[in-house]
Amino acid sequence: MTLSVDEAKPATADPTVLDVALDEDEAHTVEQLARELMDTFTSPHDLALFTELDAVAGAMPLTARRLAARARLGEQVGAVVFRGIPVHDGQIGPTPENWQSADTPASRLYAFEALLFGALLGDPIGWQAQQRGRIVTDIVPTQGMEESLVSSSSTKELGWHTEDAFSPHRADWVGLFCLRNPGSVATTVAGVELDAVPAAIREVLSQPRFYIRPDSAHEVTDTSELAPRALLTSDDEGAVLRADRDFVEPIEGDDQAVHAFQWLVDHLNSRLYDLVLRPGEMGFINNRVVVHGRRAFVPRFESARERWLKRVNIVRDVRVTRSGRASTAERAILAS
Ligand SMILES: O=C(O)CCC(=O)C(=O)O
Ligand SMILES: [Fe+2]
Repeated sequence: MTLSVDEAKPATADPTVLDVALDEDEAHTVEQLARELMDTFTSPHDLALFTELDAVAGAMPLTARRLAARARLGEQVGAVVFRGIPVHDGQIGPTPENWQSADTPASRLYAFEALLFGALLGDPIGWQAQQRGRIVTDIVPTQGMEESLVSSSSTKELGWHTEDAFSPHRADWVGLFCLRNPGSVATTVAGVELDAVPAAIREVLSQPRFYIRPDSAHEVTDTSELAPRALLTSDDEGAVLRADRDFVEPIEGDDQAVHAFQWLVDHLNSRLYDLVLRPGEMGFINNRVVVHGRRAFVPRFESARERWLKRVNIVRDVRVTRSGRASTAERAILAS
């Protein structure tokens, strides 16, 4: 039987989520550090910021650094969540109608906080073809986009994906800082249970027999140079998943690849786990180990208090992405 994502059972398999709640003093420390950075740099996309960000992150509370260290160096986790970060709802204004208008001065504090947490796991990157190369991007439901395949959708479930699966420079961690989430709409997460993968399927998934197109959040039109990729490989640390429910196409005429992809889709659908991020919670999804998406919801645009997340992509070491960037100082990855 093939389950569609909408029919998939929620929370069937916990993909190992580690979390920590900051106490008031710790939360205050984070806010102070973010305000100091903001006083100096004003914009979270300022290229001069990143060396200082790395240095200042050393003063983040030990509980936060300890959790990040476990995720970075030890256990193979699906996600980490930092809780207890105050969001001053009365001060951030209405939820913006679209990402274009979401980089507001009143919400910048949280962009800087997102960067500080991200710096505990690695270095932030952006994408030239996504939200104008911004380093901290915004996720808000947008009128007219309800049924689209991008994060501004709402009434349609956002299918599970590896973030920027098409690119060798994709993030190691996708950070989502929740400012508002009135309906407690879940982010979805799923990982592969390696022991459950039949050997023949695993063999096919590990071979370059699948095209991974850039998702529609990227304004990339020329995909003529795309090469086929593997979807499930492994490295020293375990399984590495690189997949996208809506943007993977097996090579034409390759029936084994079609079958293997369908197996993977069914497997991940059945393992989809609901991770609800509430205001003041920042989750980092392990983009090598799990795929993620978002449940469908009915937006109430007129409330002006709709769901709003700040997102930051983190790579373990920005230097590894050098060939994807225009210069060493640039943080945005070029088209592909
Ligand atoms: O809205 C969410 O919870 C996740 C959205 C997402 O997958 C993304 O923006 O990459
Ligand atoms: Fe995503």
